[in-house]
Amino acid sequence: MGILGRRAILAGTGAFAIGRARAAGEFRYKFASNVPLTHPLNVRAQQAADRIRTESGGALDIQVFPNNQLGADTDVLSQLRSGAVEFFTLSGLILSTLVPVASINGIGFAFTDYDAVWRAMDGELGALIRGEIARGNQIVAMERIWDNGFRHMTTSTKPIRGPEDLQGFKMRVPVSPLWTSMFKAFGASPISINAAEMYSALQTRIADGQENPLAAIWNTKIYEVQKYLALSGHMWDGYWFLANRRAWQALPAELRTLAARHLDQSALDQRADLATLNTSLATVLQAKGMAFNEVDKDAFREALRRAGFYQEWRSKYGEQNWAVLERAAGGTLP
Ligand code: X2X
Repeated sequence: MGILGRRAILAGTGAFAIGRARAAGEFRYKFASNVPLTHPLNVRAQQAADRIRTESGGALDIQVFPNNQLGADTDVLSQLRSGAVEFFTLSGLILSTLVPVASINGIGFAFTDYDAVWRAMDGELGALIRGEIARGNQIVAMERIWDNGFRHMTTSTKPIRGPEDLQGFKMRVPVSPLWTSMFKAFGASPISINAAEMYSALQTRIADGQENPLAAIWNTKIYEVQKYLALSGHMWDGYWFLANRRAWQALPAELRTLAARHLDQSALDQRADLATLNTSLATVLQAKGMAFNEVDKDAFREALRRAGFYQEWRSKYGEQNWAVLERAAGGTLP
């Protein structure tokens, strides 16, 4: 019996119709990420992969490669574009080396809380970025962005309370023009290093500090090589769930729909996981020996303003995109 006949008979038998009409393992796709298997990003990606495999009768089999196993972020981005890797979660700020507007949500102090973040990223701002990602870059982004978090600064040598403590300070930042620009504007000496080499860079004192959300600081064991944590919340950063366009379009429509549904559901579940971790991890990290302090956020924002940071990026993104950010953030930026 031909495929059409079999599929016609199976029509109406529900989810399993997809799988039975197709050979198990017809599509074996790789998913790469830069955090350990324990991070909710991978826990929820694995859960989506399991659901997709089961409900497709094994037709779409997504294998999870955590912890930079397939390479550092900037390498895996190339692999994603060429199709050597089919799925990849990447910070919009790093993706901005390819899609400039993708860093816009990382503008310093643009968002005050998660309500504003999700309203923006599930709304007009997220749609703007996804549209640009899809425009001629061999990649597409799923609808829901996954949480990385509000980023806080950690250091090994001294606490950071205001911009004066950052002058000339060797800060590891991810590979992205926005990060470099922002930490220069604070007065620091930023060093671009992929997440894959972050731990060893801090251990060997190539850098004396770094900045990451609590969940990443916990999962990558940064607390082992850093002492102080300044609750700066200086920007919000998220992971776009990206697919190689050719691989994505090679999936039959019903498999694509199934995959998108479970990946987007896992994004929402992962956001909820991090919301819980955000409240519990402060205690956990302090028990590991980290000393927490609050910062003067206004002083940091003022340092960015004085350095011309907002002006510079406003002109880089253009007035129209900047207006979308301002609307999304619910106010005017400096
Ligand atoms: O590289 C980092 O610092 C990380 C893990 O937060 C990102 O993916 C941007």
